[in-house]
Amino acid sequence: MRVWTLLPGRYQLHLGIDSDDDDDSDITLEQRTVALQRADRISLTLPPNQVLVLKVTQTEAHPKLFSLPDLAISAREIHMEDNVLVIPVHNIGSADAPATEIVVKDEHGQILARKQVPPIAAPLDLNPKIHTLQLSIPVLATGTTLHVELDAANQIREIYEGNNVAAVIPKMGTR
Ligand SMILES: [Ca+2]
Ligand SMILES: [Ca+2]
Repeated sequence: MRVWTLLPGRYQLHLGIDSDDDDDSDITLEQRTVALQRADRISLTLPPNQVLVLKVTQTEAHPKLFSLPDLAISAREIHMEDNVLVIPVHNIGSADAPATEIVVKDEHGQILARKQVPPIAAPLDLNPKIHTLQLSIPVLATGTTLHVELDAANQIREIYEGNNVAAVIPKMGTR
């Protein structure tokens, strides 16, 4: 069975046999809790020759995924110019992203630089929405891995959180 009109959320499913035709189940066959959103499938095993009642009750509402921002950075786009780390920050979601913070840490977790990221609009006009930040980084040993993290305190709920971090080994400019 596929759901089309349920709002995203957690649902309690209750499948039972209605033995006295009052549209209420009298014998429980199955009961479980599932997270559902539009177009999700529910698999059910139905016994033959029985009147069955499936009750689906929302227990928790989830925000619609399509109306969330999605801030993103990519290690491939981050580069060093002299001692300045240049980081393009994208919003690839479908809601405007509020202001947040970006931090750069060394491999021991020590913060080397931090900067405010301004609000970035959603790319609803299909043009990419990118804000490029420049962060001054102290002189580093060659080969130091930098860990860049966006919205580290996770104050912004996004479509995907896994694209908020990037590890880069910047090539140091010749100075
Ligand atoms: Ca994200
Ligand atoms: Ca987040």
